[in-house]
Amino acid sequence: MLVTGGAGFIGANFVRHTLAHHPGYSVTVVDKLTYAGNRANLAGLPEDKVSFVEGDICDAPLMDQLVRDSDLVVHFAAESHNDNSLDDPWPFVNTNIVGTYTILEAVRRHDVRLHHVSTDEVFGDLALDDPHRFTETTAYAPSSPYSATKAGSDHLVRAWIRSFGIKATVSNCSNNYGPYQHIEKFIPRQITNILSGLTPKLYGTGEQVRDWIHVDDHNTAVHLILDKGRLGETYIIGADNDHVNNKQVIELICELMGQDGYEHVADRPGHDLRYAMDSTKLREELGWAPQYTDNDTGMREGLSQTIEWYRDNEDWWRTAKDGVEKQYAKRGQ
Ligand code: NAD
Ligand code: TDX
Repeated sequence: MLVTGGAGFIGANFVRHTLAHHPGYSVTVVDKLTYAGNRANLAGLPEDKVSFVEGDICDAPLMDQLVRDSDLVVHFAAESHNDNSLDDPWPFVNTNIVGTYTILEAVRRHDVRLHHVSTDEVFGDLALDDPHRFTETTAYAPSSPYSATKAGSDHLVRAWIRSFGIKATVSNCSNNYGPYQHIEKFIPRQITNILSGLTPKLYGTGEQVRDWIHVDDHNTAVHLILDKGRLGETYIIGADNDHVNNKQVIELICELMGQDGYEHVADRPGHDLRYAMDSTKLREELGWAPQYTDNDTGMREGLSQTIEWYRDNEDWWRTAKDGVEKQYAKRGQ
């Protein structure tokens, strides 16, 4: 199995999950080790099961060779942070679109199965009082340079399926949280703020809704799609948390960490209001169900574990913290 972006947040959790629950696979990770990739995310994994190649998915000769030597490609590599895409869209266009194109051409040449990992953000956003959820047939309407380039990558995969008959599946998942997530992202930023004695920062009013899912639940869904998904199909992945807004999430983090307050900071320009995923197809066709579904927010257990992970792994995030906060301070956030 070739895993692109396997030194990033979801990819590294996916590689760990694969070794723990699907021991038949041997894995090659290809990762450019951008600011978001970290070799330490794969530390401790057996070398006879996981090999690492530092490389760029836009490098066509490299991808040709890696894909030729694989039975299966799981494609996570991307520029993934909306706020960064507002400062400089080019790396998003390059990696998310040109990189995916490069992989598609390699799997087409070598007739290798591909799973493309994508996001709910390709569908744009819903009004706060809109009861609808995104499904596999919802029209694309991305808002940010990040989501527009992910939408572009999905369209390329769908076109390569239809025009060239490549063996591929696509999944669109909602917001993930869990260990190894870069501290630029909402949940780990607040946890590490509190651990650093800084005030947690909520954009605008915090009324925005993200359909949070634990990264392990995302990855069990990807494995089910690899095992039982129908080629050519798209599957929506979501854990039915579309009733929890950012304000409730930050308040839950504060409660779990014994923190007194948080501050409102400048809102994100063009901030998407609400995402909500309808994962009926995945649940009914493939029998998937999330494990992290407890009580009011569905996040209490997963968040508690995640907080513990950041508490126990300060070495992993400490050196990046100042730089990330300086970047946010420049934006008034
Ligand atoms: P991440 O930013 O933590 O990791 C991305 C990884 O890709 C990093 O290791 C980085 O070094 C690598 N990478 C970037 N450009 C590369 C290139 N040109 N060549 C090779 N490697 C490169 O992102 P993540 O949160 O783990 O997201 C992984 C995938 O899941 C992305 O495709 C993202 O769109 C999708 N996704 C993320 C979420 C979420 O909530 N984080 C939700 C749904 C879908
Ligand atoms: O400090 C913050 N305060 C805050 O209120 C940060 C960093 C974010 N926010 C808000 C913005 C969003 O409404 O929290 C919400 C989540 O923000 P992010 O963690 O930046 O995630 P989001 O923009 O929703 O996108 C994420 O989910 C979909 C991932 O980063 C994407 O890669 C994925 O496709």
